[in-house]
Amino acid sequence: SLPLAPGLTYYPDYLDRPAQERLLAALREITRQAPLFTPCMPRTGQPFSVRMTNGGRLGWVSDVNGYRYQPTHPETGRPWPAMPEQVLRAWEALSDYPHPPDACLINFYEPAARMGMHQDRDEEEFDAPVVSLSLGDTAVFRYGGLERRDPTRSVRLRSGDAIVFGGPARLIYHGIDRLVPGSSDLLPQGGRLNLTLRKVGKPL
Ligand code: MD3
Ligand code: FE
Repeated sequence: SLPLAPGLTYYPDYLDRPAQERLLAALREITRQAPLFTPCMPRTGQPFSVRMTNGGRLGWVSDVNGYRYQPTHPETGRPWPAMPEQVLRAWEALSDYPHPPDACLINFYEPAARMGMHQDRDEEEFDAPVVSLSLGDTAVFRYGGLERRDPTRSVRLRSGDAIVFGGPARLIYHGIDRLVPGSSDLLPQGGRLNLTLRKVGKPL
């Protein structure tokens, strides 16, 4: 693993190819029960270019009414499917946090999708890190500091990589500038899946 900044640790090739294929199979089962939806910006209704779904007790959603975590899918109304075992094992190995995550947000990027710079602050528990797992095409990930104007650096997130944001890195600005087309053959049609594991509420 490589420390990139205080609280920010990068684990290149955390999942080997067979583990990536097993995780992809689990995600296909989740998207069968909880289809990818297109979130939109609060107030404006501008659609995101990334589609999403979730596993776990809670899932992150965004619509004209705002950003929030909720226990059900915004279109089917059903509870989110359970998180894959593999992602719970990754959380136990990487988070250094003594409670399981509440939410596994699954982002799907078509080859032209991107994600603007933002902070993740819809959780109550900032003492827990966010653990990210990447599958499919390489993404150019950009991160900065606690203020939007702070200088930024980029790191390429490849299929199988994990990255953990905790402590002083938990509230940094970050985003995805672009994918690198044709960089992985894991997804037959190209594109990228990113999983982020989160503790949403304060532990009881
Ligand atoms: C830094 N996802 O879902 S993962 C997101 O690749 C998100 O889909 C990106 O940003 C993606 O909110 C980046 C890396 C990541 C995830 C969560 C973070 C970095 C983070 C939370 C706090 C700080
Ligand atoms: Fe984020």
